[in-house]
Amino acid sequence: MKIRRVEIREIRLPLVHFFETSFGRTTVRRIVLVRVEADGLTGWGEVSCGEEPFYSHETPETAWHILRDYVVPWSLKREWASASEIAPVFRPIRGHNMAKAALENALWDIEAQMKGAPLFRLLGGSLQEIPCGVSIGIQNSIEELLDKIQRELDAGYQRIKVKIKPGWDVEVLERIRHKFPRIALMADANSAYTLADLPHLQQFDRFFLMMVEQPLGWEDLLDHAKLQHELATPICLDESIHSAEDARKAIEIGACKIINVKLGRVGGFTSARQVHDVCRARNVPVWCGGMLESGIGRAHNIALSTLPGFTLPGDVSASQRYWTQDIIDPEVTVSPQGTIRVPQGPGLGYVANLERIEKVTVRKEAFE
Ligand code: OSB
Ligand code: MG
Repeated sequence: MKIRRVEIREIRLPLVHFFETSFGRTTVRRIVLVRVEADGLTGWGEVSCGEEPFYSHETPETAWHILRDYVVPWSLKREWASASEIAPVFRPIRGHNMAKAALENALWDIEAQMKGAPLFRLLGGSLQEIPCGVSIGIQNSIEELLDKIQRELDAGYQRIKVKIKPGWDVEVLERIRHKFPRIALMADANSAYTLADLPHLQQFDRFFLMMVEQPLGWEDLLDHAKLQHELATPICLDESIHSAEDARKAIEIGACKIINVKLGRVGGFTSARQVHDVCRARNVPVWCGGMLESGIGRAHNIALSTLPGFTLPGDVSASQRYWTQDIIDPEVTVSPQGTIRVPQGPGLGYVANLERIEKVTVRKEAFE
């Protein structure tokens, strides 16, 4: 594949409902999209970073810089026999995995189209229908949260994840378990605690959570291992896993029993598959996380979720939970059984709606 042209653009998409985590509240998403043209085909990728450097160091501004000055010029330099060749070339750029992933994943989209195959097949996936969970942010009151949980369960979602932080945890989980004693429930702290909170975190054990996600530091492995030793609830790592090597080390020292794989955080499909393989070889279940993606990133997440190690429901849910109108056709929908049917068309299997994308674009730059 010879890349002829790359376009990067920023779009603004207001969320249907604000999304609040332990590090803050988001109401409007700023998303950098990458559009790659090669061999007469067009592929799309999405930078999944937050608006501010609170989940990770990446922001739309850092992604723009890394794409414009490194990732895009380097990708224009040579021919690629396969999308899997590009990740090693980006390796000298330290970090900035979400910026790299957007370009690499767009090339995977193109390669799949070139081969007339759905992307999930090219990746080696096999699931035809993926199990879905939802991630529900911190609400203004526990009553509102309980109502939201009821609505998502009624829609069919197979597991509920709630966001927690100090002051919005034990009482919230208590009330949820009182109303929904048997649902598949988990909690995500986004690094809001430290090991000094051990006695507090041990209280979570009485709620029979499927897992607690990233309770401690965003770059920590050691204290997670210490915590897991003292906790019956399985720990799932999100923020602290950036590569297959991170996954191997985390598993080896007992820092977690489950891993949340995010395409952006680990730097694209090549790395995500390696994380998957490391976990699968050690019988550690994985699931696909979300970053409030538009339809483009969501379509990539769906393809990733078809790999055999993705045995737990992911944070991959319907477009309408996020947007009044998504930027792909058709939108992502979820069945009453809480599954997404994997599209069988070539590439992403969804079509980017360019007209709609243009309407929400605030800046754009092209490179040949
Ligand atoms: O920690 O998984 C997270 C959203 C933004 C940043 C971090 C996280 C999340 C989510 C939302 O939990 C998942 C989604 O519905 O896309
Ligand atoms: Mg998380």
